[in-house]
Amino acid sequence: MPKEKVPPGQKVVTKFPRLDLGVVPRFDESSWRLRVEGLVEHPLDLTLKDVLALPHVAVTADFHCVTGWTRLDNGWEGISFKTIVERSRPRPEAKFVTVECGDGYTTSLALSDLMADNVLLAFALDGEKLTLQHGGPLRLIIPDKYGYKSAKWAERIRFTAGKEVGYWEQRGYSDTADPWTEDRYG
Ligand SMILES: Nc1nc2c(c(=O)[nH]1)N[C@H]1C(S)=C(S)[C@@H](COP(=O)(O)O)O[C@H]1N2
Ligand SMILES: [Mo]
Repeated sequence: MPKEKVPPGQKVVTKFPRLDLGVVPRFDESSWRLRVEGLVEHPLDLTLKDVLALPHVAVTADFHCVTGWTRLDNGWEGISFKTIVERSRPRPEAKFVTVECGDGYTTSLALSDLMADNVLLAFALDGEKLTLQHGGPLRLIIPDKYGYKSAKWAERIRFTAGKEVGYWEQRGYSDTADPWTEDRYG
């Protein structure tokens, strides 16, 4: 039997709804940077060109928003999170990662969860450059968690020893966010 694709309590949509705080940050390629910092041996300060020069991966994955919609088989292209780890070399004390976004949103993940093969910083979806509305130029995609962990407009990736509780997690959503167990609320 193939693995069930739609988690309990979710409905499949075909369009990709947009869900955020209502602010799309301005994008100016000349000032945009991806910064990788905190408990790392080698902090990174990357232009978009630098990011695009890293090895690319393609990941086809389903996206589950905690409000109940699921979009199946999204074709993401981007940089594997493992590549960021290889290049920045987190120290042994680094156990968590906070992602800070251009709209002020944050989320935090266990480093061990980010090391899965299907976790990436995506710059393209279904063969097209990722739109600003969906988090372009670069967003995190972590398919095994509810969508609020897939931070749009990622600008800072900070490795930490302790967990820094993210925007929706501070407001009652689960920090573990597993769609398969309907782990919606913290
Ligand atoms: N920066 C940022 N990332 C964010 C959000 C947000 O408000 N700001 N919303 C999250 C939520 S709740 C969901 S479901 C997805 C939605 O992504 P989409 O707008 O591309 O569908 O983005 C997540 N990432
Ligand atoms: Mo969401």
